[in-house]
Amino acid sequence: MQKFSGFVSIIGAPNAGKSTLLNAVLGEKLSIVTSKPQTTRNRITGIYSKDNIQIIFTDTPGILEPKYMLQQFMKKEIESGVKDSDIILLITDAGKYDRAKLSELYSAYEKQFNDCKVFCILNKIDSIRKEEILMIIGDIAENFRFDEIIPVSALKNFNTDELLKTIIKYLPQHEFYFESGYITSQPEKFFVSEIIRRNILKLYSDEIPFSVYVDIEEFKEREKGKDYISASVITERETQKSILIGEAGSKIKLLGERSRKNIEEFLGREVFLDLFVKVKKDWKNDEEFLKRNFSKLGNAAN
Ligand SMILES: Nc1nc2c(ncn2[C@@H]2O[C@H](COP(=O)(O)OP(=O)(O)OP(=O)(O)O)[C@@H](O)[C@H]2O)c(=O)[nH]1
Ligand SMILES: [Mg+2]
Repeated sequence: MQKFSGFVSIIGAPNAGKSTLLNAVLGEKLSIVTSKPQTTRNRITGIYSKDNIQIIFTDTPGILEPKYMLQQFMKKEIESGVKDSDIILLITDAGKYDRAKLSELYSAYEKQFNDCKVFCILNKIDSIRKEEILMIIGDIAENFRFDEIIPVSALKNFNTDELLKTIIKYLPQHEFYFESGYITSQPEKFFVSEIIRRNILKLYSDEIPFSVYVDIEEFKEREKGKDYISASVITERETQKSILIGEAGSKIKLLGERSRKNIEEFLGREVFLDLFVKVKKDWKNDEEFLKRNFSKLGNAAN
């Protein structure tokens, strides 16, 4: 049977629902979703394989003007996602539709679109009325030259089948890039660090989740006994370190317990998780640190 396979990147403003969409089409909670903007930091690969079709999706961080070096690295993640794509999904939040902002996003990446197809995905349509949806679609059709405009609700999984069908229509004929059993090309280690980061996003408020970097220092598979994982939660200041640890270590203990459980669910085996909190002043602007760590935990193809 002829095979069809290609690369699809999901880009858009922070909080538009990019990661929710990736998880919805894969049917797996691969990418972290929170109500906070700038949740995704690295690009995340999710592979959809069915019958003679394989789609390699890339979720990316939200597009914004970088204010510090970490955000410059995040921006690069978007660019490498867009590069070599067959199809780009530019996601926009229907509840916050603004033609000028969409135009800004489009222009920011237009040069890199090359000859790939670009779809406008109008997400969160569950949050507005039908007439409004139609009005927005009309406005987009009139003012932009997208190859397709597809309204969806990633959260409610509405019309995502239609999105998949449309993607498949445009897929080039090509052998599969990955074996069908693979859901991602990224190392387990990356997802282990993301699970810890997701729990930090859930357990701590304000700026704490955005001041941490989770570094997996050791990941030893042991034939006898549980796998051993040691992770550092790196933060910017001593005060943040105390908040992370909590009174008599109560908060870090909870973080460790929850993360261990989630890691075990993800890996399908028992692990021993050691967590340490460390301070590394201004790591978000430390080029050496970011270079070292982004390539270590990011896409395997890096
Ligand atoms: N009502 C509604 N909410 C949605 C929908 N899709 C996503 N959300 C919510 O929007 C918020 C952001 O979702 P994410 O998937 O994390 O957004 P993102 O674009 O990946 O965000 P960043 O990674 O920060 O750029 C979460 O609270 C989601 O539950 C949708 O279709 N409808
Ligand atoms: Mg995201």
